[in-house]
Amino acid sequence: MKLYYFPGACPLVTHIVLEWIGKPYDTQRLTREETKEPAYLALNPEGLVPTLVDGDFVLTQSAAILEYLAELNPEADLLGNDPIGRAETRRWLSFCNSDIHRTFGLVFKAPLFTAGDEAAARAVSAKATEMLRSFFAIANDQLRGRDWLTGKRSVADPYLYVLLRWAHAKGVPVDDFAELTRFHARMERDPGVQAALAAQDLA
Ligand SMILES: N[C@@H](CCC(=O)N[C@@H](CS)C(=O)NCC(=O)O)C(=O)O
Repeated sequence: MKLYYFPGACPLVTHIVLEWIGKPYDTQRLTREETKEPAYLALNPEGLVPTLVDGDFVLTQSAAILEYLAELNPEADLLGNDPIGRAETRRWLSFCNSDIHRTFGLVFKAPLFTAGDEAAARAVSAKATEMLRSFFAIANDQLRGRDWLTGKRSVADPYLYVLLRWAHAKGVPVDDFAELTRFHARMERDPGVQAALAAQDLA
């Protein structure tokens, strides 16, 4: 089992889940440039991370990878153990992977969408930041009275943690969200999170 990643990007979610599962795994660190080279494109035609290789099986897309790992390792109890539990995990995983992650793309890459118009790029980034705050407000509400998004630990939680790291890095204000602050601090104390951060030289 090998995870392809570059530090701090979304594969950090899978890296934390692999630590939580606690079985041996390998990682391959890449540069962004290496993700566009033919050898890697043969694994992941989008030239994005993560990619998970398990024997002959090559899997891309964070949500699919996270569910695959959770299903392979039911004893880790990271997906939910009945239809409603699994639906709740998928609901919050989609919220993180589709809604929040994609919107960060507009903050990270605003100039790509505005044909060199810097003022327009700032406007795109500002609108995306406003949208991100509304998403984070929903996650904050969800965590009121809960330690985990679904009420129990799942593959959605490290996703929210990584998105909060991005918010801090990109100046998306989240410090006024008390539940998110509490969640982030608790995740930072988690041994699996600490191990994944150390492995990616982010500790
Ligand atoms: N839908 C994909 C998105 C993957 C993705 O956006 N990966 C980013 C890092 S978080 C990436 O590889 N970016 C490199 C680039 O844009 O060149 C997934 O969920 O795995």
